[in-house]
Amino acid sequence: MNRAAFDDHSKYHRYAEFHAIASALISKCGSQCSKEVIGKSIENRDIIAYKLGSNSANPMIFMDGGIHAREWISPATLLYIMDQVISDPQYRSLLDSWNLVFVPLANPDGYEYTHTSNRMWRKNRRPGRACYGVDLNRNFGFKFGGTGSSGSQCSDVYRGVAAFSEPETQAIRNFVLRNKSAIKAFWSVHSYGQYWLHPFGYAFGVNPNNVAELLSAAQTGARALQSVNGRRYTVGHSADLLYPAAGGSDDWAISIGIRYAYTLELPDTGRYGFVLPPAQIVSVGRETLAGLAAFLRAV
Ligand code: ING
Ligand code: ZN
Repeated sequence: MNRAAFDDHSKYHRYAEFHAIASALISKCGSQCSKEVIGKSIENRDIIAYKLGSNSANPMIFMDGGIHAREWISPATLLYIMDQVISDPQYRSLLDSWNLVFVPLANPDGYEYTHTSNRMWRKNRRPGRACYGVDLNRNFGFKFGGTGSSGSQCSDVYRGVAAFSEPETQAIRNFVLRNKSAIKAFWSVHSYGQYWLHPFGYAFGVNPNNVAELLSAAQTGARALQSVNGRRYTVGHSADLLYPAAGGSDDWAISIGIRYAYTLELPDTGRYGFVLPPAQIVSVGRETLAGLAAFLRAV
């Protein structure tokens, strides 16, 4: 299948079309790229990891997108970045020194539900006695059950019955643990707010040992990002800047020894919020890719 890059990034695609485009990119990339089904969602959809770069001696960056169903700009931005890295020689050279792993639709059931039923859905689609859905970004296994998560099924930040109770978080955990020694950086890509956040998110004022290098790499990335379109990002500690939230993926990634773990909150700052017009996908994609490239050069 041959598709025009223009059409690929001018709209938000449904699950099937999204993966058709991503798979076509992997084919276009050739032997340097591959894809892997890393798990199945509650409703039995594939959770797919796309790997760009094939030199196993290189460090890996892992990026998840779409953990929260309504944050459509997150998967769209990752798809744009995959396209540019594969198609633009200037960015393709990143693969000489890195392996980039994308799980752009980490919550496929929730994503489809936002297209068919409720645009503002956040959680996965775990059926419950009273309500559906676990907040996957409260379901990871570090400080599970703490502040900013809820034990009530009907809450939008419902943590689930146990750490890693959900197949979607299990898929990420299993992939990351399997590749742990190679993974140098971990990004969880969300929206909105324009923040580049570092752990720990579970409490105010608690920092990893390497907070100085976390901050400096994020500032380097954010400066490059901002230079593209002039959109400002705020860099800092996620609980202190936003709110405390236990059970997030970046806290877990740091806790198992991944050196550079972040949550990115993509645009905008609230005008459109989660419902960012698709006409902005390319500009958000371009700036985020510039931020990624500068970040990778810095770490
Ligand atoms: N924001 C993140 C959330 O899961 C976050 C922000 C992550 C705060 C981790 C603290 C720790 O609530 C969005 N947009 O989902
Ligand atoms: Zn989110």
